[in-house]
Amino acid sequence: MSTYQQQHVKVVCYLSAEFLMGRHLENCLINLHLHDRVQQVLDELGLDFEQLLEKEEEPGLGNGGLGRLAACFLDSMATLDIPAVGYGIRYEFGIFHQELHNGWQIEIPDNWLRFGNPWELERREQAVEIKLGGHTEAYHDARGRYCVSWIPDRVIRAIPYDTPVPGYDTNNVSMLRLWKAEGTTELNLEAFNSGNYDDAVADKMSSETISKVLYPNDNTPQGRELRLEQQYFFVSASLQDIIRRHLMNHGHLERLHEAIAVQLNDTHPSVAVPELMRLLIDEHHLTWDNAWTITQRTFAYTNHTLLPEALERWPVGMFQRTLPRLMEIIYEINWRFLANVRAWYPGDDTRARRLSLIEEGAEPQVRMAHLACVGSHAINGVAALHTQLLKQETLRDFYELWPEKFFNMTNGVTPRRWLLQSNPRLANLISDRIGNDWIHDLRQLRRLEDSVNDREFLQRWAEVKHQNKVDLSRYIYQQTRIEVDPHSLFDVQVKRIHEYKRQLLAVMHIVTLYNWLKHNPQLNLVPRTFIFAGKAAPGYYRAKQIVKLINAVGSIINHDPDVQGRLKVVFLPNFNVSLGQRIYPAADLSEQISTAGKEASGTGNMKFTMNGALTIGTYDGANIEIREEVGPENFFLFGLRAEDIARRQSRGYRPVEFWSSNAELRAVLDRFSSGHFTPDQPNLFQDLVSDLLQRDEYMLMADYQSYIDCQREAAAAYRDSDRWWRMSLLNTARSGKFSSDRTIADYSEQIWEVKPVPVSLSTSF
Ligand code: 26W
Repeated sequence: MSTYQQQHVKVVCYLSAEFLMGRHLENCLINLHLHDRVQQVLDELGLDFEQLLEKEEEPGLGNGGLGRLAACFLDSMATLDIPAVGYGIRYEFGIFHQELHNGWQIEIPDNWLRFGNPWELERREQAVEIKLGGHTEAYHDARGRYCVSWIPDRVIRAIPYDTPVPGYDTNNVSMLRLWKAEGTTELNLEAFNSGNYDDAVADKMSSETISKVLYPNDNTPQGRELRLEQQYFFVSASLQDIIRRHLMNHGHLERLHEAIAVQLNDTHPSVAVPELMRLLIDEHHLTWDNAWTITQRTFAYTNHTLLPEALERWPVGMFQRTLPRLMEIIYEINWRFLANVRAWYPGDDTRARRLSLIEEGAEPQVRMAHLACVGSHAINGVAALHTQLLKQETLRDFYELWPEKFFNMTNGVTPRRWLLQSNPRLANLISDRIGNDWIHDLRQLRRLEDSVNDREFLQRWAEVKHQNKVDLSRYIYQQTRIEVDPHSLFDVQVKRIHEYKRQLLAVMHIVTLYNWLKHNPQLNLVPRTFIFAGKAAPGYYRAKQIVKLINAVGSIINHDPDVQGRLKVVFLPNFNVSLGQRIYPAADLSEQISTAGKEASGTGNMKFTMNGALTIGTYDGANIEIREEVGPENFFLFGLRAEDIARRQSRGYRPVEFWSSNAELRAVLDRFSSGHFTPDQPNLFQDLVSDLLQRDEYMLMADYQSYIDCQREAAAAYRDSDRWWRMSLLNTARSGKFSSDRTIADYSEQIWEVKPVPVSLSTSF
């Protein structure tokens, strides 16, 4: 920090409601080059390093892709010497722990702070206050200026907790600053004095609920007031913190945007736009025009989803009640914005209505994505197709207004955690061959291509994968008592459970193979172990039903004598960062089978590729770019494309036609609806089947045959093991683009306009 303050450098502030950091200890040791020494010392003491690492509670302060991306970005910014602070919420309860009872998901609260958290530093002296509720009053100040003051009915204290995130091979760290909510005693005094103790305590308690728990939804918003309060709470605290630091250094706010870049990780922090306006105007007395210029130049917005139901909207009534001053500012922003729209498109009222920050209707809503677009100088998608679809569909009107604001920033993942740390065998083999520059310049992996015809090297490559599969098999047995064969093809789908991700399509393939074996037990099939893991949002019944289905199918197939152990289905409970670190290195085949046009990017897909798994996937998200990099001959592509899907849906899609014309597909659905997998509850999956036949929103029926055919090709490739290991090597060798270092370099250059600032130890102490 002192280096940054002395040099007046530009700092990136990454605002995110989620940071899915994973365990810290091993990652810190690796990034600080202390790993081997610590391991040696522990060995000498007769202590088990592995066991020690397992003791650490995983901070699961995120749901999935968006939260993990934020964590990879902190690692890359630290490693690239980009000055950065991640701002978020110190949830007392992170993402729930998942258990399986009789195949059903059960949620257990994640009390991760139970034994304390040694990685954080509380900074009480830097607490800030947050207003909520109440009303506003307008007045003219002594100089005759129009002013507004917000008289809240609650004031909450935000306490910062800092966790340093070390970079690899650098003295730099990123700072993760998470806010905890506390009641302010000041307001409670009145209640105490009038003897109203219960009310006073209730106030304090309700203040503290703001940072109590992470909402466990992924891609479906819960329009709860508490969620809006959480968003405002961490955004206001972060902006106040940013302004305080800036004033300390510069004394005024006129050129704030030259000193900081604020990235909005989806719309969850987009109340930052009116909040910065409020702080600049009401608290620091800038003019509207000045404040607006600074605001727009400060913010940039990343969109992470195309699902229409995932776009956040808040009822105007709720917004007004919770954040009355911000609602006024939003109306003012909207009024000025729409005046411009009408000037640019005279007479085009429907366009103005489409662009408005407020959606009209019985219950008017604030459109948070529109607020983020209007208040930012840059808007980006997270993979090439996603950005293209944003421009053509979701944000089309904004693209027509401001094409220069749009960027593509294809996601990436950190090779430190996802290769070096999680797959030490492969990392060592790679470094033996090409040295270790790849750790901070992942494109160096290309040099492995020289070894693609080296039989001895390929054999070592295959042996590493096999050992990783042996390790995972042992873990699977410990967790589930299922015995799997490490020689079988490990076919893996791990991610949140969601209809658009189509875990159900993978199950349909499994049941197809099962039916083949039942029909012909002598069939010569490539033995496969299907591994699933992922959490379902607690209120998402269909997703929970799919978890149950996977387990039910496993419970029958794993014990059927006709199968003779050639197919195994495993559902590993409680998918999180640590479990991911065990799974990716052991995967042969990566399932990336979302309906085309629905998965914004995917980042798990990149982790698999880096670790030498081949992908079976649709033409969706970053799959497209992975295929482009590794070469179409090293990627199993299937299914309809986004254009085909849109076309078919507009012409009226009739999934039942696929049922009529495809006997194998019929046989699969019969297995579900007949109760074959749940004899004691034979009707359990009937609604699921009728949905497939009548609606099939995600087009599983249309993609079924193409998927089955493609899986057949994947099996044939696996049988030809020389070919398979060459393909595997080429996947790793060509995965360099998917380092988050590349992503961060792109953001730094094109959006943030920040440069690396090397930190020397002598100046920081
Ligand atoms: C408000 C409810 C809600 C919660 C989370 C809506 C949307 C979200 C996230 C935006 C969902 C998410 O994590 N999206 C994922 O972001 C990843 C990182 O960019 C992408 O790789 C995934 O494709 C995308 O689903």
